[in-house]
Amino acid sequence: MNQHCIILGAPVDSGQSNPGCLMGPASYRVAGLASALEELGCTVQDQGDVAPRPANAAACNNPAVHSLPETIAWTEALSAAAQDAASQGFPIFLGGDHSLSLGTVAGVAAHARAMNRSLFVLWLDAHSDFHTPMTTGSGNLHGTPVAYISGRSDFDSFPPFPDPVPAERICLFGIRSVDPAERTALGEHGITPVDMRELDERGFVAPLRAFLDQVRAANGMLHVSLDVDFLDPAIAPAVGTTVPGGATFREAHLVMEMLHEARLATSLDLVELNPFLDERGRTARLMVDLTASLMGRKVFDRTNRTS
Ligand code: B3U
Ligand code: MN
Ligand code: MN
Repeated sequence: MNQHCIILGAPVDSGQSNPGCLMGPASYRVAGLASALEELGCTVQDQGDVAPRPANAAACNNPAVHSLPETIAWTEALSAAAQDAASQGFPIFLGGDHSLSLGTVAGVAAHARAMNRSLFVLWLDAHSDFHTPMTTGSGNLHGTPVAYISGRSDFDSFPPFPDPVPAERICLFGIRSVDPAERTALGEHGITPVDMRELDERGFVAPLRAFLDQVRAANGMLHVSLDVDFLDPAIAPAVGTTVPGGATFREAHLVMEMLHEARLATSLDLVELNPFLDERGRTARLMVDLTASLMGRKVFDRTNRTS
C-alpha cells in the first residue's frame, strides 16, 4: 500500500480509572510498530507524543464524571494534531484510553470536511461508548466518544464536533457490553451495532463487507478505532475492562486483512492498551501485528484471485 504513516502518541489516562494507559505509546514503540510498517514498504514518521495544554476549570452536573478538564484539554490538542496529520498521511494514534478518540475523530472529521469527503467510522470494541457526560454512571469519559461523534448534546464544555457523523456512517462492531441508557439512546439515534450475537450468526465477513461497500460507494474516508477489548481477553489481557467472548486471533486478523484489501481506511486509533496489565508484551505485540495486517502484511496476495 506504501502509505505515509504518521505515528502520534496519545498517552491519555484521564478517561478511565485504571492507571497505566499512559504507557501505551511507549509499549507500541518497544513492540516495534515503526519497523513493522517499514518492512511493508510504508514510510513512517513518528512525531512523538502529543502534549495537552494545562487544563482549565470545567464542570458538569453529573457528579460521577471525573477528569473533565484534562479530557477537554486532550480533546483540543488531539483534534488539532489529528487534523494536521490527516492532511500529511495516514495517522496512527497510539493510546491512551478511548477518550482520546473525542479528539482524533474530531480532527479527522475536520479534515474530511475540508476535503469535501464524507467520514465513516468503524468502531471495533466490546462497548458502544455511547454515553454522554450526563448519562455515564461510571463517570469514565472513555465511554462517550461515539456519542460526541454522533453530535449528541451534553458535551457543552467540549469544542463543538465539526460535522456530526450520521448513524448510517458509523459501524459499531464486536459489541457485547451496552448499558441501558446507551441502548435506549442508540435506538433513538438509529444506530444498530453489529454485536457479537450477529457476528456469531453471520460471521465477520458479510457485515464488514456491507459496511465497506457503503464507504466505497460514497468515496468516503474511513477512521478505524480499535479498542483492545474488541479482542478476546484470552489473547489480549492488557486492558482494564475485559469482556469475555471477544474476537479471536484469526477473526481480528481477518478484519484487518479485509480492511487492507478494501484500501479504504484513512486513519487508525489503537486504544485502551494498559501495559501494566500485559503479559510479557503479548497484547502490545498483537496490536502491532494487527496494524501490520491492516497495512498489508499477508502470506499470499489474494487481489487477483477469483474466489
Ligand atoms: N459502559 C461502561 C463500561 C465501559 C465503556 N467503555 C469501556 N467500559 N471501556 C461505562 O463505564 O461507560
Ligand atoms: Mn472503547
Ligand atoms: Mn471497550
